[in-house]
Amino acid sequence: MTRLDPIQLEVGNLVIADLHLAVEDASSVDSFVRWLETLEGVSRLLILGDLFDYWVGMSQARYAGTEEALAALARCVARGTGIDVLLGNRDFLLDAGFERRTGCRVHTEAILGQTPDATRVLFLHGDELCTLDRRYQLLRRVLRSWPVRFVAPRLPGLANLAARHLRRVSEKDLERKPADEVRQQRAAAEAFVLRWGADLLVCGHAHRHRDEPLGKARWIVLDAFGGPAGVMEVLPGGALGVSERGPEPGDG
Ligand SMILES: [Mn+2]
Repeated sequence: MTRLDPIQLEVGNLVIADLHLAVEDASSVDSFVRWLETLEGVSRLLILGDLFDYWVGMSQARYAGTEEALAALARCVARGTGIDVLLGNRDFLLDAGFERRTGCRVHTEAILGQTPDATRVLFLHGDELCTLDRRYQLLRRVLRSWPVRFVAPRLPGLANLAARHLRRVSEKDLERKPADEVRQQRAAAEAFVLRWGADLLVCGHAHRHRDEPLGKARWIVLDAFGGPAGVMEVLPGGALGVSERGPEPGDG
């Protein structure tokens, strides 16, 4: 993990996570596509992982839902919104092909930002905080290794099968494992904040909003996109808070 210069965030910048767009189903992306069209004048959007319910490579662009989502992201970037995308546990294979098609910038581990009120913010997907689930953390390291990242786009059929299998295993695991094991661990969150020298940790993955102190820092977890705290915004004054710019209610 490298030390990064923080991205300077501006008032009006937005943060979302966990859209889980279903790639074979165009209707599942409609709400997100319409929401992107409303972002005129927003200089930056951060997407903290699991934009897609799964991602095996650009071979997926043949699905109508994927194509529509990619085109909408590209239009949004063309209108002047910089879009930074963090890998999630479902779409960890997003790569340079996705960047070329959309103009979005992919970040593999973390995004470090600084708000106008000088808060140093560490953005993570959040699955790395589930440290009691050792089997998952091992799998995560394997899946993110270079051989997997090299082979998957070249063998899309195999990657597709593997992705579907992993998705089933991950859904079963959530039902079967003790709740504590799949939960984000406060000690892990504190360790990340210390390691990155951050004042605020923002992540998704849990699909359940929280906003609480974390030692001397603060920890925010976003709702999944469409939930009441599913969009965060750099508010006037420069602090990060829940945005009112969510997608239309009942829209997805
Ligand atoms: Mn996730």
